[in-house]
Amino acid sequence: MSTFWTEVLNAAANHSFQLTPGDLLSPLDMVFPNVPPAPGMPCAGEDRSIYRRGARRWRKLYRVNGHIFQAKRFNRRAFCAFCQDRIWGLGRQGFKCIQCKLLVHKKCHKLVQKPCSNEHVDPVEVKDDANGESTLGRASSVRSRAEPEPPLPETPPAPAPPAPVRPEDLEPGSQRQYSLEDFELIRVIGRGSYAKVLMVELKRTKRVYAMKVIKKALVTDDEDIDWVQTEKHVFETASNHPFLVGLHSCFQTPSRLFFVIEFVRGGDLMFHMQRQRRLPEEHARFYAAEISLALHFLHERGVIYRDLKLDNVLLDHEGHIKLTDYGMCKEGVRPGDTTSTFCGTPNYIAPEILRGEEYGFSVDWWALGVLTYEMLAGRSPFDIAQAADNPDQNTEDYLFQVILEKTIRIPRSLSVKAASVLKGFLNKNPVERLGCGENGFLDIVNHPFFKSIEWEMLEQKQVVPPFKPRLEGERDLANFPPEFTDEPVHLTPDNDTVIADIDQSEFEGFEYVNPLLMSLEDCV
Ligand code: ISQ
Repeated sequence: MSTFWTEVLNAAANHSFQLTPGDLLSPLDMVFPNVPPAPGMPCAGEDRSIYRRGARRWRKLYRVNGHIFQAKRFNRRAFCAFCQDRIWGLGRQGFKCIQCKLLVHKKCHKLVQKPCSNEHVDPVEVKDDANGESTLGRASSVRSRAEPEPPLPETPPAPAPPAPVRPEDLEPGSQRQYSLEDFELIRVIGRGSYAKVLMVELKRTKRVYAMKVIKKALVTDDEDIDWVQTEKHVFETASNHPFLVGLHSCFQTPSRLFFVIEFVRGGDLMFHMQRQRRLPEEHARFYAAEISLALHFLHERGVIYRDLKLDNVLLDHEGHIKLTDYGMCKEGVRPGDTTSTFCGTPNYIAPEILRGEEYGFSVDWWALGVLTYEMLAGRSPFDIAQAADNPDQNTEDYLFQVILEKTIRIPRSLSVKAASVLKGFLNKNPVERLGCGENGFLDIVNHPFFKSIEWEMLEQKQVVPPFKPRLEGERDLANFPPEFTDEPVHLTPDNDTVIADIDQSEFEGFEYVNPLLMSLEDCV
């Protein structure tokens, strides 16, 4: 196994997280009394080491007139202390002061005159290591939490993505809910700070699926519930694309949420890169092109993926790619819209996010540049491996500085076209980046690096992949890391005290069955 991949990608660069740029208030879950001297710089008194590693719960807080507001969803009737109108609607429509509990509309929070009655109570630090389950070692998506983001500009609504067929649309009697008893748990195949992924068998059909298991106790915060909803929505959309993992069903127990997902047998690109060192250009081109189609499909439906990395690119049994993990996605983004949440996996975070700027789909094309570089060069464009011995250079701050400032050097061994596509995607200015201009995706399609790609054939999976994962049988787990597959597969028994603290109403309506997959099953 290459030292580079184990030491660098596994260590510094592979956990996703979410921070908040310091424009609206202060970063993260601590409230700082000042703004940073420049975007991306720490505030006075801010200890950046807290952002490193581990499962933490970050939340965005807005300070106005002594109040410290947090975005909230309100299930019950609530009225705005500023305009007196009802706070209603989907999502986190209101703000609640975490000190005096004042409730206001998001739109009214900046207008609040009334000072906070409880201003001197120190804001609670909400670091949360409650997980108990370790962070995902090599590819730790320390989950970014869904975020209260500033409202997007008022532009006409995006064309709605095709409505997924829901179980309730089916003929009466054809609906079926699943439960844990329907599945045999076979092996652990992945683990994150918020979820564990199992390979399971649906007993009735003997079909194999991946099952993502999330402890409810970890998602009781409003923001986490939004994240779960986002993941579910994107799953529903993704089920219609060949290069995105699709959803079979969702169900719950008192303690856990379960996503039953299509099982993709070939392992992820991180696993394969760890064994290959670097890929031939032909292979990298194929993966980059299939990933581009998947990203473009999401973008067209108003979704920024925001967590493209080797670990999230799975290979199916033939060698086609499938993106997984939609927990970091941002939904409802219309062309030209921007967002501002600081999130992603450090090694793949685009400079505009680090600069605290508003950003859009451009961040996914940057991440594709990083990933394509890794495939072609066998190392990160922001290689800080040499810096490992110097504690000052072995930090996320240093990595971010390198991403922001360092001129990316393209290995001389790469072709002119490969160098050009990398420079195109890795342009630090999102306006000039490949895929982000007026012609958008067409500029990628027409780039000389992709000249040999027949895009329509590719999208129909009519192009034979350059590499076929070695698989002996349907259930062969040779392409999954033994660090997961050797783990015992059991789920710990429910703890009544933990369950008593869970507001089950938050998870109402989580159940879902994908009618397309279900009818497929009925054919078996
Ligand atoms: C589907 N197949 C294999 C592995 C997976 C990991 C995460 C989510 C879905 C998966």
